[in-house]
Amino acid sequence: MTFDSVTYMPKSKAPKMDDLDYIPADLSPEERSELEEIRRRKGALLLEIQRLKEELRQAIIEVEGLESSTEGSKTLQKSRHVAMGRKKFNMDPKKSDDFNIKVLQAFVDLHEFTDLNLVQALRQFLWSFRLPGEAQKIDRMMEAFAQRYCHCNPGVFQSTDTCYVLSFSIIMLNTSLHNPNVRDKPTVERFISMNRGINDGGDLPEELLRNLYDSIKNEPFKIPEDDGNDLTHTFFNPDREGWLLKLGGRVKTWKRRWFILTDNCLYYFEYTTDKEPRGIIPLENLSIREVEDPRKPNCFELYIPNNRGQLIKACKTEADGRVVEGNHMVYRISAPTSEEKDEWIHTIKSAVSVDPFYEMLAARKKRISLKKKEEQP
Ligand code: 4IP
Repeated sequence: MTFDSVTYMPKSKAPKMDDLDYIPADLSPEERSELEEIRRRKGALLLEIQRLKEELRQAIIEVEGLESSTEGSKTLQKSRHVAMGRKKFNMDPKKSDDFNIKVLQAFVDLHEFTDLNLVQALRQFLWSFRLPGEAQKIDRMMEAFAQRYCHCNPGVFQSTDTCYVLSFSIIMLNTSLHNPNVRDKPTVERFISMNRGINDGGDLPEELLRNLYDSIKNEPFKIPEDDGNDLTHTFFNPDREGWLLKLGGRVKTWKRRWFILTDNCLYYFEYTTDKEPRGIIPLENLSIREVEDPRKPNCFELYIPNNRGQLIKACKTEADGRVVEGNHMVYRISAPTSEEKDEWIHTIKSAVSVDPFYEMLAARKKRISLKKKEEQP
């Protein structure tokens, strides 16, 4: 294709040269060159418009071609759309303005969940993008997921809240059943009783829950490979980690251990690279206080409030590799500096008091029970 030297448009489409060449005789040299510049810019803009029109035309041809072809290529087209959506979504999942919520909605709407059970739908959904760690974003995604699932499968759940709560319950079940750090594996009976009353005050069919349980037990969720983490880490990014000294329970020796605070638990390791922790201290029902120690500076303690001789629920690995219960009435810990002591106390306190996931779930459950009360005569 040849281009016009004045308008930069394809020769065939360029306006007539006579119009463009006309320059009134009474113009000063400055006005003349200004006019020429304006015409040149107008030509360039016309060319740009032409180029965009051509691109649009090509895109329409492509879309029409895909739409009119066979069922197989429709699937291909759809998976291309999903891939494109996923790419855009993963590029910047941090922003959370209206536009991004619309993108999330559009992305979730690309999923087809009709006739899939909730575990199958979750497998598809969790595989299709990388989950961020922040609770509020997970909340939004799971909300969008629940709405889409209920839209595709009307009548399965009484409300999207039920679907939302059960989805979380399944994700937690996945972690409990497949994370080697969780020793107490829930049975199907426990899973069923955990989900009592979540269907707008009523129970979900036991058979449905048994099927979901078996499905997760037989095959854990997979998440995209590029992430590298398992679901536990995706959901619960460490709140804090660092070296601390810990005093033994029965035998009072100080040990330097690598501590990780995550998922409302304090894990300690001998080396930062260890895969298995030496000990796990669940923080539920514990309190934290600053203490003075005659031998170590910057100390704080984890303790049971109003303790009447109980041991803290925790586990540790013995030298022979056996995992046993801990022997601590308190965990006394020394930080390297006073600042670090303050930071640990602060983060542990917030981990104990606020667990966003439990809060999110609690809010949904409350909504379900309020709705039930409103419906009662
Ligand atoms: C050990 O002392 C270590 O301090 C252990 O810490 C501690 O277990 C033991 O507590 C204590 O006896 P020695 O190594 O001198 O034998 P770590 O496991 O970090 O090595 P905790 O429960 O603190 O992990 P008791 O309660 O088993 O005595």
